[in-house]
Amino acid sequence: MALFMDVMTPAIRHLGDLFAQRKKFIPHLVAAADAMKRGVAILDPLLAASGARKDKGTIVFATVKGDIHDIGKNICVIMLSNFGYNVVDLGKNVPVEDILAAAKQNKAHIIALSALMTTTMTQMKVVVDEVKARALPYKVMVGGAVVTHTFAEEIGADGYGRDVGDIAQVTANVMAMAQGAAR
Ligand code: B12
Repeated sequence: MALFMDVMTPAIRHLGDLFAQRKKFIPHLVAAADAMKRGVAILDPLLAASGARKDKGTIVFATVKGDIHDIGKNICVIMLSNFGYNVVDLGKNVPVEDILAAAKQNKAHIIALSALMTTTMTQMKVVVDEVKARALPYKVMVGGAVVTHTFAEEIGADGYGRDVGDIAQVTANVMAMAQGAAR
């Protein structure tokens, strides 16, 4: 995991900065994303072998509508599965209605959302608002490069995680809230 956090993640973020400065271009991002995917595929069995996978509750996890960035989501899914949660990975570019339908079908405790763009993080508020308006029994936690603690609070999310380094603690807190609430 140190390799992922200390080498791979800073490297791809640096590339993102170069992309923003127009020093690197889409093909570079695509190649880097491919390298990240291969790295994550190597890490998955190692993480699976390192701990018992037991059922601590169900999480449906999605990258929000309009957003196809899924590297961070994928690593979070692997980590949470390894920590013993039943994680249903809905993929990327997932509309609100599909997220809510999957949460219902899987009797989820938590809806976890990832967004990497300022234009798509607004979808998180749409999900939170729908959960509240329909009085649904799910807690919502959010994360992704553009998402901040302040934004998470503003939209009324139940939890925010900066990266895989704090996801275990954040999820444990939100799951305790979800399992403590009347269902
Ligand atoms: C790789 C990449 C791509 C790849 C994505 C491949 C893939 N399968 O994911 C490709 C090439 C497809 C791509 C496309 C685009 N990209 Co892009 N991309 C990136 C890049 C370089 C890295 C993202 C990444 O994988 N980071 C590494 C992972 C591990 O980090 P992470 O996602 O943040 O996840 C961690 C945490 O945030 C957290 N986390 C994540 N989700 C969640 C959820 C929860 C619940 C919790 C608790 C925690 C959590 O844990 C994760 C692990 O530690 C970023 C730059 C950056 N600084 O992020 C730009 C970036 C996100 N892209 C950007 C843009 C603009 C685009 C495009 C619009 C470009 C274009 N003109 O077409 C398209 C968008 C397409 C779309 N509709 O989504 C911008 C967004 C700007 C903005 N502020 O809105 C960025 C910031 C680049 C830049 N500096 O301009 N991109």
